[in-house]
Amino acid sequence: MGLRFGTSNGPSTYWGVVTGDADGDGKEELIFGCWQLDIKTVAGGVRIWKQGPGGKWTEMTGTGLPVNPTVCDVAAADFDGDGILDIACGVSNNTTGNKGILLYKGTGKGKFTAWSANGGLPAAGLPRYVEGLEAGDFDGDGRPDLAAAVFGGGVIAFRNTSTGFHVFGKGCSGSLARVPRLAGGGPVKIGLPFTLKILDGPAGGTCLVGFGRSRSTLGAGLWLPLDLAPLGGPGCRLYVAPLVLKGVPLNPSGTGSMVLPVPNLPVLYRAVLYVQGLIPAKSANPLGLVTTSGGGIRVGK
Ligand SMILES: [Ca+2]
Ligand SMILES: [Ca+2]
Ligand SMILES: [Ca+2]
Repeated sequence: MGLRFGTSNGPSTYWGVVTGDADGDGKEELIFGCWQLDIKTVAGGVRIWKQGPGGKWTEMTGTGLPVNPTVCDVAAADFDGDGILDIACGVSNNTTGNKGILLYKGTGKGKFTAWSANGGLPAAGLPRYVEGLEAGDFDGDGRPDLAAAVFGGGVIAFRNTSTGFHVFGKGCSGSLARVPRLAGGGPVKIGLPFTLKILDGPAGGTCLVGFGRSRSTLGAGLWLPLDLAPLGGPGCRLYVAPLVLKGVPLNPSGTGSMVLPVPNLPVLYRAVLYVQGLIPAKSANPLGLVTTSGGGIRVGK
């Protein structure tokens, strides 16, 4: 691949490489941490390298990610479910001695900004280096959580408790030009109506919006997501076990919406509902159905 670090730009140490599409162009970049050996010669921080035409790798600059101090590991995932990759990094400040985890929100096209209140993660005060950082959905709610291995300090798991609407998985279009998708309008809060949108569907169609409580099992020994290829829908998956189906008409632009009232009941705080759009489309594939990605709605206050 022609990529090699640490030979022409000084005695550098790079740690914790992960991949992710940082700029949203559909191709994954290399994202890694850098040891701050000497701020005058080799700064630390999070580096992103991108492969361009002819396989040439270049560093993305002006990302908004920290350029120092030392970053021992990085994790990349869409933590807030807005469809844009976010980045967490374990930092060790050689000057102040502070060690912690910093969270950066992706704002699109390879730009990142420090997360409000650091997303509740400890920006400093950890006993030693965060030598391992990994994102994974440990509780199966569709939102990536975070685990940190701390040198001499054990492994700490942080649960992602962000509220609102997020998408997971992928929709399918069959032979149609566009993949239908779900979007949320505004926050999800107790006592406020929430608008669920269906976008990029077939013009004038009807979207059957399925709501359910599970994204892991259909029951009867069937696990989700369920691959619909054997039924004639290659690339299509069922992500939600629907308990209720509601038809939403799509306009000539293939857009539709429905308003979900969120009752004014405190007990609903952090309640989760899963949703997926199923759109009958005779000519799209032998199944005659295209699907959106899955969606998760977690109620905030
Ligand atoms: Ca990319
Ligand atoms: Ca995001
Ligand atoms: Ca989770």
